[in-house]
Amino acid sequence: MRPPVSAYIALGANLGDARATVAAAIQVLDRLPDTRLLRASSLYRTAPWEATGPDFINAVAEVATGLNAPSLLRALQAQELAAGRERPYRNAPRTLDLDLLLYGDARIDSPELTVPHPRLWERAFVLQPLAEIAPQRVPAERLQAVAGQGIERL
Ligand code: PH2
Ligand code: MG
Ligand code: MG
Repeated sequence: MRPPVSAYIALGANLGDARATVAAAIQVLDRLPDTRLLRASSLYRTAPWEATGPDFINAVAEVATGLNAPSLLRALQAQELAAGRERPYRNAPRTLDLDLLLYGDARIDSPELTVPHPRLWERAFVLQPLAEIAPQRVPAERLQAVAGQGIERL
């Protein structure tokens, strides 16, 4: 078997009890096949970014996984569906969004999956929780560049 890979997953929600959903979803990551939760950030309340609707709850988690990247993506999509995720239009309010940010040091550019996540560096709601648990992965100037975006650690 391949050694486990460290992967970072962004969690977001702004429909229903978003705070409870994101907290529960972090624990569910530990029960994905061949996957262990290593670290989770605090929860953050964040202003919608290129989206409408209520404020979001966001967090980032690190897992160690034996799944390859496409299998991990499918597992995350199944977890979104189980949480009632619907996709009526782009960036619609959602019960749960799980985005694969980083998969080891892999660079992946397939029709289904781009890693590192293509908008990772634009978003305080991803960078700030990521910097909380993996400061070595977030250069200070990247964090500085998104400092104007509304985000509050809970
Ligand atoms: N997700 C988006 C678009 N905009 N804004 C915030 N604050 N948090 C999100 O998780 C988010 C967003 C697309 O997935
Ligand atoms: Mg997203
Ligand atoms: Mg998504």
